[in-house]
Amino acid sequence: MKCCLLSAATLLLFAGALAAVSAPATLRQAADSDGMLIGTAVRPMQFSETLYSATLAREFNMIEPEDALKWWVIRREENDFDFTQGDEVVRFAEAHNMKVRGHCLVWHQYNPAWLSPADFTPAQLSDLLKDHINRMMKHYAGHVFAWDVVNEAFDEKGRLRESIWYNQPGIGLADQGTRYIEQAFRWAHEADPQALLFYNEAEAETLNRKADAIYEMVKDFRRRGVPIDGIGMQVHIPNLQIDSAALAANMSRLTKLGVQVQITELDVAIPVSPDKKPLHPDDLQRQAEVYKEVAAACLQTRGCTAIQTWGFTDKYSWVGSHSRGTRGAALPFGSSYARKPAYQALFEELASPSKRHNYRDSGSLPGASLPLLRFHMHL
Ligand code: 9MR
Repeated sequence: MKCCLLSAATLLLFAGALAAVSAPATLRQAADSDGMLIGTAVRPMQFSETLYSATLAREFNMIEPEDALKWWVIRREENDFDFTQGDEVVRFAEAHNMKVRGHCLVWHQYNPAWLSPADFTPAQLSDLLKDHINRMMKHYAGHVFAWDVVNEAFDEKGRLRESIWYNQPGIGLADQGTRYIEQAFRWAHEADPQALLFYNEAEAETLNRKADAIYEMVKDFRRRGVPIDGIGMQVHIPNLQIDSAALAANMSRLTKLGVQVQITELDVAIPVSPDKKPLHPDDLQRQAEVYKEVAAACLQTRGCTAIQTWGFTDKYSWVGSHSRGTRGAALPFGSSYARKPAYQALFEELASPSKRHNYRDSGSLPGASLPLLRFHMHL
């Protein structure tokens, strides 16, 4: 009898040890177990900070340079490409077996001072943009698996924004609607046919006029074979509110067109007082719920393939300076890298198999086999 009791206890111990080995303990492990991408924006200047790098490598399987691939960083001078920071991000990712998203090739904002509309003709701008896309994508071919080709081209009414690339003076396709976006996607596909090509947008994640304009553009591009693989939904939430039913409905209608969706810049800002009073526990709890709802919407949508936060520690987040210190603490880790309730909420969603769609099956989405198969080839 004694021997049997002992062996039952040994068995229990063994089962416990097995469970401990297989149960995920980080966001990355939870996401990896099902082929999901969990990413974050990074600032390569911080890689030398041990806690920054250790947290990054432990928790994420994908990174995206927050600024390092933007025109104002890469092309401070017209004829020079400074790939230093972008290359550092790729090296970090490859050393830690992570994927890299590229951001971004065409944007109306934050361009270098020399790129002034008054100094170029449409023909010159067209050559310049084609060459930029080509050089960027060829430099990173095989290292960057997906690019935000065009960022934030629509305004809140769903109209195309005035911009140097569209109509000021534009690349020769002014006032022809989304033709300039289409051109950028065609150049991008030529430059690196293996890369997944995304249109990335802010404040168009739920159902509104901007989201409708994007939906119509994707429908048109898919019908005419314009090479678009996905929509990046930024999901910067300023007020602790998300209409998650509308978010899920928007994701679902886009994926039904045969493109994938990725959440690309998730953060959830909390009101902060200028005298730096501790954050209110109710706000932290509400923030966690919002993270959970956004993650759940993605995880339940076949074809939503990534959840990426815009930075991961409150120590380095654009929200504070952008809101002049009135909002902040928007990320899953605090300024000292402690996990916040938002981390726990994300982790629980990612680790909960019952809530997921089957990613590995998403290649069978109607009309979606090509882009999603390409996605799987990259995994
Ligand atoms: O977080 C980024 C900040 O560090 C930069 O100063 C700014 C301008 O390049 O861009 C911020 O990132 C933006 C992203 O590129 C596009 N979507 C909105 C993001 C927050 O403003």
